[in-house]
Amino acid sequence: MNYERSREFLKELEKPTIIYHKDADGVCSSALLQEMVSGNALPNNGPGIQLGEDLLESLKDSESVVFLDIPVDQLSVTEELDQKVFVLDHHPPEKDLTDGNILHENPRFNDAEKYLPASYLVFRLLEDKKEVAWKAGVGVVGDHGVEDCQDLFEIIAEENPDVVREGEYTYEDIKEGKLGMIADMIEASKVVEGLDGIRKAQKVIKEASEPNDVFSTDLKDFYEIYMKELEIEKEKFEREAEYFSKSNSYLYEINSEYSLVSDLATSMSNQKPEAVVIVYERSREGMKISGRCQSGRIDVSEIIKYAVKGHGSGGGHPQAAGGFVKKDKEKVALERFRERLEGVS
Ligand SMILES: [Mn+2]
Repeated sequence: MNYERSREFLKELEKPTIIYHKDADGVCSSALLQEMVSGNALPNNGPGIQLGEDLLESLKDSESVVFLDIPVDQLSVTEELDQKVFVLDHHPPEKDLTDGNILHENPRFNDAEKYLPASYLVFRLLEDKKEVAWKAGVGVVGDHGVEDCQDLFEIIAEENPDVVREGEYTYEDIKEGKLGMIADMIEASKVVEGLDGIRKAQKVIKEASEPNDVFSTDLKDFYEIYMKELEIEKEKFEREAEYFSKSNSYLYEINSEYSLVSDLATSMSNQKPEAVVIVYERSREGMKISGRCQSGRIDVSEIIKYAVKGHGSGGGHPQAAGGFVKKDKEKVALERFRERLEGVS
C-alpha cells in the first residue's frame, strides 16, 4: 500500500464516482474519501460484491471511478471501463489490476496477514484530519478489524475521550461502545430500508461532526426496528429450529420482511458458540443461507458448499459462511444439510 502514490493518483481525478461496499466499512470509507475528493458516492447495488448492470452502464459516463472496499479484481467490471479507475480494497486479492489507467491498492499485496479495513486506509490517506478518526473507527469495528488498527484507536481516544477510553483497544470493548453501536445502526439501515437505508446512512456519517450527532438521526429508528425484529426471530429460533443432537446443530427457516438471515445466524452463534447454526430464507429467486460455528469445531463453509453443489454457490470462512440455492432446488439442499448435520459429530 503506497499512500503517496494513491494521493497523487486521486489528485488527478476530477469528480470521480465513488462506488462503495454496502456495509459499515464501505459507508465510512466513502464518507472519509469525500473529505479529500468531490464526487458522488453510490453503494454497489448487486447481490453480495456485485454491481448491477444499470450501475455499471451509468459508470461509463463518469469522468473517473473509485471502487472502495469492493474486490473488483474478482469481477470483470474494470475491463469495461476506459477512464481512470482507483481501486482501494483490503479483501484477499486475486490479482493486481494496476495497469495504464488503473491504480489498484491493497495492503495485502505486501503483507497477506495484515487486516486493515478500507476506512483505516482512507483515514491514513487523509493526513492530519484527526477529528474524523472516529468515522474510520466505525468502519473498522464493523469489519472486525480493531486488532491491527491500534494506532487509529489511540487517535480516537485523544480526540473523543468520551467515546473511546485510552488503554488497550480490543474488538469487544470497541464493539460494545458508541462506535460499535453506530456500526450496528448502519447495518440496521440496510436491513430495514435496503439500499435507500445505506444511502441515508452514508449521508449521516458524511455530515456528522461527532459520534453523538448520529444518535439523533433516522438511523436510531432503523436500529430500534431492527433490534425488535431480531429479538422476535431469536425467540422463534429457540422454539422452532430443528435440532440435531449428535452434531449439536440447528437448522432454521426465517420468514421476515427484513433481511436478517446473516444477522440472526451471527447472533444465535454468539449465544451458542459450540453449535453449528444454519439459517435459511426462501424467496422468489431461491434460497439464501447463512452458517456459523463460532468455535470452529465444524467447518460450516464446507457443509454449505456440499449442500449447494451443482445448484447454486457458497463459501466463506470455516466459522462463518453463506450460500445461495436456485429456485426449485431448495429441497435438495435442505436434504443434504439434514444428512450432514445428522451424521457429523
Ligand atoms: Mn471492508
